[in-house]
Amino acid sequence: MAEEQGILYAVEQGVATITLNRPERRNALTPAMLQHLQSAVDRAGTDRAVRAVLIAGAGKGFCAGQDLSIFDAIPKPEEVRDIVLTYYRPTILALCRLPKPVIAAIQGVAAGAGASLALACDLRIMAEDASLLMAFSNIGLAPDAGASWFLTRLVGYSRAYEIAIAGERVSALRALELGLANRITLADALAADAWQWAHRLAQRPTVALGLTKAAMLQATEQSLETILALEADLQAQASATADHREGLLAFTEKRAPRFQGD
Ligand code: LHQ
Repeated sequence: MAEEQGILYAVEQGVATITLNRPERRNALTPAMLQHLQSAVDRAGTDRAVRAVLIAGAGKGFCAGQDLSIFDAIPKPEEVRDIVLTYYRPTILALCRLPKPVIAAIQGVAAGAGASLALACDLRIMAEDASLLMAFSNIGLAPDAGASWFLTRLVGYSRAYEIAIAGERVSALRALELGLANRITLADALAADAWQWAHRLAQRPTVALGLTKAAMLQATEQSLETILALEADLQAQASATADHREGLLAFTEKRAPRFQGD
């Protein structure tokens, strides 16, 4: 397992696990961590052996958002803008552009930009005692790192606004009801369940899963006409894969497909 400035990276059986590893600070994010997180996401994207990605937090929490202790006292507005644009923006975009499914495994709290990070993942599994906290408004800030984009798309404007301005924890159960979490599980089972889920996805037809992500992320942005054309292009790409051929063969031979990821 490789460690770079608070980020662990390991690949096992097609699953890349990226762990935020500053447990003593609830995995609060520093610029260096964000750079290494982005590198890890890019590495998972280019490594053909990786077919699903899991993002987890070490210790008692998923991520407490921006490390507030790096600022002297009150950060300068231009410093805040620079951090958001230089470190958060490329990391969030890298996650969305990664053509493989990304699961966030959430224990404890995902707060502030840590909640943004969790929401930028394609799928979320939460421990039953975990929560999401749009902590921004509690310190007089507005959402960043994509939180306003993801939250409004997942739950609609009015609920998103309610959650953002209340600054209260959204429990795992409520997150599941709202569609912010895909699954919840027992705290002790989180790591194993999240990994098993990622491992199952890593055995699926990877190219098709990546194309599905690209289509669905754009579907909320574009007209039906545009998406119908995009789907035709993506389908042409999917149909050229060995996994498509294997899927067709398995169907005619009445057996389970053995997808190789290309
Ligand atoms: C922390 C942090 C933290 C440093 C816990 N920083 N040390 C903002 C500004 C600029 C640019 C970019 O974008 C942003 C966006 C944002 O992310 S704003 C939101 C920032 N995050 C927060 O406001 C959350 C602050 N943290 C908390 O509310 C709690 O710590 C949570 C709910 C996350 C966890 O609570 P507990 O499990 O009770 O842990 P704790 O509070 O005891 O924290 C453990 C240690 O971690 C503690 O240090 P200590 O020396 O006392 O043991 C905390 O000070 C430290 N820590 N979050 N963001």
